[in-house]
Amino acid sequence: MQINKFKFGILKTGEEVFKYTLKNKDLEISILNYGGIITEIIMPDKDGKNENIVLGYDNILDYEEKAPYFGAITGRVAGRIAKGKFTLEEKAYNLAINNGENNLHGGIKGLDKRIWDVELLEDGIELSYISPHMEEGFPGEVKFKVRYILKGTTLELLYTGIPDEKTLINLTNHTYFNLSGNCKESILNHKLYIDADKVPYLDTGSIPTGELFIVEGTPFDFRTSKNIGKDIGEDDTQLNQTKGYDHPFILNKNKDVEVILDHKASGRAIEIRTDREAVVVYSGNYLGDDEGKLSCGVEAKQHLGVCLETQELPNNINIEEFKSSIYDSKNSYEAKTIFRFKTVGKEVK
Ligand code: G6D
Repeated sequence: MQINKFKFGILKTGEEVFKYTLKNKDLEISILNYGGIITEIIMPDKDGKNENIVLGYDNILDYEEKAPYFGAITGRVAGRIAKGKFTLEEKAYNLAINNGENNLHGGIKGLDKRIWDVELLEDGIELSYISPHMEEGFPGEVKFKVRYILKGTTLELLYTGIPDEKTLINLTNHTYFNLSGNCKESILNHKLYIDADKVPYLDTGSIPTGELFIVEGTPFDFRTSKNIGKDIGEDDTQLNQTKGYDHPFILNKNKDVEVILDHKASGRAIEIRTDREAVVVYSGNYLGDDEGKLSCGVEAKQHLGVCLETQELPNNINIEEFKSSIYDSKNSYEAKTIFRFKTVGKEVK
């Protein structure tokens, strides 16, 4: 595998942004030291045509000013924390508020907007960032590391977070996939399979209420692969209030491959394996407001990409029934998600 480093741009702060490209005989993946952003994943279609399958930009200014987390590491805590409030060891915390009355994806300047140190590895890169105590309102200093490992047809994302005191950690990657290649069409004709029986209800602020519903007989049943667009227009309260899918799916954890996204016309597919309890499916419902022109040459529009954000459940610190995301120096955070990229009729080895 080759790893090449390119100058990508300069942030408004004057910090330099570099792009690291991991390339083997079948895949080419580019990652920035800014937010660990995946700017491109280039893979072949069934005719061997190499195209980019993620949404992003070709310049740093658009990432700084317009990106809705395109390709980024999100945290310290992915998803929303209601009103930015939580209590930990009887101490009340107030996080930065950046989405209505809530904290979203780690706050105003979350991990997606930080410059990470980069170390080249034999089969990828390792990004490191030390988040200081009370950054965006989160207690404790946390030493984060995220490894992007390219092995044949798979991209492994390995996350660690070592706090110096009890705190919350729940990371994910917020890449928007579009398997048609270079944004040829929306993701509504992409088929999605998710091995998940239950989904938390969201309130009108997209905060989980704590109550779960069974997907059977609802538009949220992806236990048999179906087009994302098949039921997205149903008159369903949960879909209506988020303009599409924007929900955590609680994985049954009884299969190796728990999520499969595939696109028949191109022959491309992604299989996801994860040690996380859930995957947030976001069908790009709010795209098209002001993201402008993307690196694929197309103006962003609703449902142009789908995010498959493996993580623990959002707002779990405030919901007794949800598994916690509390870690400390003796019980540090570790997470692993593997994306396998396949082309029908040709195992991308
Ligand atoms: C919207 O509700 C969605 C989030 O899930 C998504 O991560 C963000 O847009 C980019 O706020």
